[in-house]
Amino acid sequence: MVDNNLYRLYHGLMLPKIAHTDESLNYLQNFQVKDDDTFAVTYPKSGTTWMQEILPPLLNGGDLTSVQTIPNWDRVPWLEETQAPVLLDKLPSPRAIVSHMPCHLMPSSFFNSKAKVIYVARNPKDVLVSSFYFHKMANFLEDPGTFEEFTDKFLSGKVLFGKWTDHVKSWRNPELADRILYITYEEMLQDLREVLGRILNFLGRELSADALDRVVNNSTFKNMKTNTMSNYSLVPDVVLDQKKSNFLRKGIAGDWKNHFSPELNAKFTSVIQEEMKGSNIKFSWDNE
Ligand code: PPS
Repeated sequence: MVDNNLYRLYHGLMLPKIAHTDESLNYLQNFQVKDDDTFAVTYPKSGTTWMQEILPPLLNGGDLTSVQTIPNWDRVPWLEETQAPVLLDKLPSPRAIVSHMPCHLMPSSFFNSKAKVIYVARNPKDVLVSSFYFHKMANFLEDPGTFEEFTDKFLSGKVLFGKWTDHVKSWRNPELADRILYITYEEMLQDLREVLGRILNFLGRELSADALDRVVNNSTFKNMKTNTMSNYSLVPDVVLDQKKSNFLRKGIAGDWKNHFSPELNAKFTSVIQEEMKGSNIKFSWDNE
């Protein structure tokens, strides 16, 4: 049962009412994408905030001013959230925009544009753990229940933005061809500089080695944790209670191993494998 006080259904997807209104979803559908827009698309808890830190300096020649002075949600706004109509029309181009939308729910102008997309995927087991703690601290979401209960909701898609597998598969749309770059949260953790090089190349941009070093250094977990423009400390406790769990919580790969029993792991792996069958999508964590 979906809690109608907290969530709304949009094309079958559960969205938090606090962040999405009729007006914002209408705005999303009619949004005019520009050819030089860059979208960072993620399933929730897969590296959105990290991309909001990284994209502005990559697009503006390495200037970190916006990252140090503008909250992440205003700096790289969400396409589908309440503030989108206020923020996006006045955002100077080239615009960086984040979205949790599956591909088929993007505005029609997106498909007729040359806008580029960076799709960030994360091991769904770690996505689940991150989301579990997020539900404990976000007062606009239902209590996740036990970890096992929350896992069942996750696997059946009764969570924000639906099933992880549907999201990942939707973005393997061959129509997008070279307009989309696929990266993973785990690759960013392993070698951020290398991934940023790939993103620059994809966007047709360059940065000096020094500037790139500064972007890498600015977007480490440790530095983002102390950046009030990126660590969500500007959001009042009644909305996000960081005494319960930090938004920038652990920032690691493999925390799932501290949460999954062998039985839960077997069940989770088999459901995900079954749903990814025939998709030809391979991830580094597939055999973990
Ligand atoms: S949201 O709510 O969808 O916008 O959340 P999102 O930003 O996508 O995901 C939050 C998780 O990303 C981690 N994060 C980072 N990890 C490593 N390095 C950096 N710089 C970084 N920035 C954000 C954040 O800590 C959340 O993961 P967990 O596992 O909960 O720590």
